[in-house]
Amino acid sequence: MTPEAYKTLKPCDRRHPLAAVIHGSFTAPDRPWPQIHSQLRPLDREVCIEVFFSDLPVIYRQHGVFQRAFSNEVMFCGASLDADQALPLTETSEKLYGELFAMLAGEKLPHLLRIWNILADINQETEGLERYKQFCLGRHRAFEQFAPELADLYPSASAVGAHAGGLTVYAIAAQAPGITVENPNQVSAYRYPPRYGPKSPSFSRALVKQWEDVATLFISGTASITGHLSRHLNDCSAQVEMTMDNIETLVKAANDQSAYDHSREVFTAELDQAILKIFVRNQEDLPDIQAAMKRRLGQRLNSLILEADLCRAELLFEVEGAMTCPAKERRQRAAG
Ligand code: 3EB
Repeated sequence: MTPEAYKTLKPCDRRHPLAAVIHGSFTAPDRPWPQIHSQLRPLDREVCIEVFFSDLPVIYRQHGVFQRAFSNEVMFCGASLDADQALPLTETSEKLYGELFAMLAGEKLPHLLRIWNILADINQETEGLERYKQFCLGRHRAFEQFAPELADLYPSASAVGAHAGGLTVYAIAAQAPGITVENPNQVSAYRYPPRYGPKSPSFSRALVKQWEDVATLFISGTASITGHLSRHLNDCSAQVEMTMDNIETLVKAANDQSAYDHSREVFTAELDQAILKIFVRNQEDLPDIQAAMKRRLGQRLNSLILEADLCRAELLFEVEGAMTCPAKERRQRAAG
């Protein structure tokens, strides 16, 4: 079986792999680059390997628990703690993020752009607190201690639940920071009221990174939430609709943030260029969700569907994404 390679960080010649993230059960052959097992199962194929490429040469070097890959413009790093190592979760999350920040501080590529978090049993309550809330607490403490300047400039992120493993964190960092984007229809996650946990989730809704040649829009895990409330409980098709509304709103918000370029309409709201990763809580909802996505996006969809638990027990569906816009096109549009 040849697993399907799925996505790249940005269009490039694919000569220099940064890392592979393996979804589904697959024993990967030894490779010099980081290989991260997501512990998530694809629902639309057997195995999928998400590959991040660089268009510059890459070197690979381990640092503590982190597997790392660097080019001159981008770093990938990732660590996987198994179930035993990941306990207790609040302290482990704080420690792992602390190690991440300590490592970044010593590098020429210290700015976190995008971070993925996968934790087992995300909705399970242990020691009186849901595990997602424990994770948020530990992550918050690490941000506060090691990166207080990021208090409202968090990286784009996703946090989803697996049925196995412990805590897996992988990230992309760069030499210069990206520009954070919030959704005007949602309360910023880092300002969620305390009912969602003792400390709010530390992430931005999206982030724009301008590379030399292209810009990438990283879209965080996005769900059927407006304000700070989950909407359309028990209606997965309606959750799809609202989630895709939120994604379109984010793309527009990114385009309106002219700070990174004096042009508008940078990223297309058509989503035909987007690479979407879809998280589905219940496999039995898959037909309804696929039908709703098809109604919404037609056949243009470039996506991977993974089975995952989501950070609020009532959420059935979540989407994250990345899209790229070539600099030349941006300039032409700005001129026109
Ligand atoms: C939400 O909007 C859905 O804790 O890092 C989405 C993306 C969510 C990232 C995180 C959580 C996170 O609140 C949950």
